[in-house]
Amino acid sequence: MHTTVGIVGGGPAGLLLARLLHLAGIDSVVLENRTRAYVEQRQRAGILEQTTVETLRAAGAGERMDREGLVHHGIDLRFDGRSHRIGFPELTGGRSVVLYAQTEVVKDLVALHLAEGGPLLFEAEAHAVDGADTDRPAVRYTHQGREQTLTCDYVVGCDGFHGVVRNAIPEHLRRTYERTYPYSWLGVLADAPPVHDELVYAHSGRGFALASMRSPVVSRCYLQVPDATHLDDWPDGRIWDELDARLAADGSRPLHRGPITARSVLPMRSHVTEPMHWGRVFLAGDAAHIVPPTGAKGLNLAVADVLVLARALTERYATGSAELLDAYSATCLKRVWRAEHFSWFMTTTLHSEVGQSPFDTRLQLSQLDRIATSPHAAAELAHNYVGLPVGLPGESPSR
Ligand code: RFL
Ligand code: PHB
Repeated sequence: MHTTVGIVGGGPAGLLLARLLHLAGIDSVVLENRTRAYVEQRQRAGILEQTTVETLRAAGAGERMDREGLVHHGIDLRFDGRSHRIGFPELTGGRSVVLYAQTEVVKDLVALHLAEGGPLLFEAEAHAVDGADTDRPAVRYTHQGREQTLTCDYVVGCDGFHGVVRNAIPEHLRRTYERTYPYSWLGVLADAPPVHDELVYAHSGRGFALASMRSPVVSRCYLQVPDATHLDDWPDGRIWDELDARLAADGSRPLHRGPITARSVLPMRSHVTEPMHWGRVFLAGDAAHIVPPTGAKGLNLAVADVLVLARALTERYATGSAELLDAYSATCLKRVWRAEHFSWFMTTTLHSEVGQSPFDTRLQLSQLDRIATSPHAAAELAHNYVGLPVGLPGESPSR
């Protein structure tokens, strides 16, 4: 089989790229190694930046998001027994975020693509990319038990952190930057109304907690836990008690409790692979960079990469110019490193390490107090949270 753009990975990055290319009249084939049901159920992100929302609308995938997504104009920061709201529009010139689960984004994109896009093959596992530095790169993959080859003009690795496309960049040219954190998140989904109408991020002596939601009747909550935590050690009652203890602040109320319908333990990691482009191979989304989820950036970074890449491929086929394609890695990495910094900052400011010194705790509380009391510090957080400029030609650089 031959296609113009071979896309490995049918997560948000791969599906959105295929959709944007389809709208630009560029053919693609998406290879996804899991089943459709699996990719549509995988619990992950919840917060969409405004640029992500606008991109999904422009892609024709905004209808259900606009109906069911919840617009959030701020977040609540809790620390030292106090609660402080950071309002976004007033600090960012009118910007906000939308809570709409990644599972739903993926369902919308899969349905659109199957209805009117090119081939999207589930249970198609890519093994390697050959000829990345030639003008006819090829993806070797297995589908329905048969080894096959997809030849392409370009190959894009949207295959997440454990993907294989990254290996097409020669090892001596690939640089990786990584940081792991000495704690994980226990994430739960519960049939219970959210405790608050906006997200609550809590610093406490017992560790970090986050109260998010999926709808007015479904809560999504997270607790900082030690690495290698066993789910068996966390029966429902213990989870709710711990969330209540960590989220407590003056005037706050206990969470609404309900059946917990899903739970998992997630490691925390920061990772960047550079460059994001070599020869005719490009990396987008988690295939190139991972952030700890505290800043809600991962999905939004994936969407921003894809926006830049779709624009560059469109220009390449419309005018023959590869100028934007050649600039892809540098354009994306500028924003990626800002998001890496913000995610690291949110993580290390809100979590407690085992054996953390009282000095380090005082530094965290001092920084949180600064955010709560200084419009400048609050604005810096708000601008990062609602999303920095993508880096498209003609976009205003000063947000
Ligand atoms: P994905 O979603 O991992 O998709 C990669 C796809 O590639 C497939 N694949 C292959 N297919 C074929 N052949 C191979 N060899 C393959 N290897 C892999 C995989 O099956 C998969 O379908 O990457 P993508 O598209 O780059 O999307 C990235 C986002 O999923 C991720 O960054 C976010 O979920 C991160 N994240 C959050 N991001 C936000 O922007 N806001 C949030 O609120 C937010 N919350 C979160 C999060 C991630 C979390 N976890 C689970 C780490 C909350 C959590 C708990
Ligand atoms: C979520 O709703 O899953 C969520 C929201 C904000 C985060 C992380 C996860 O920072």
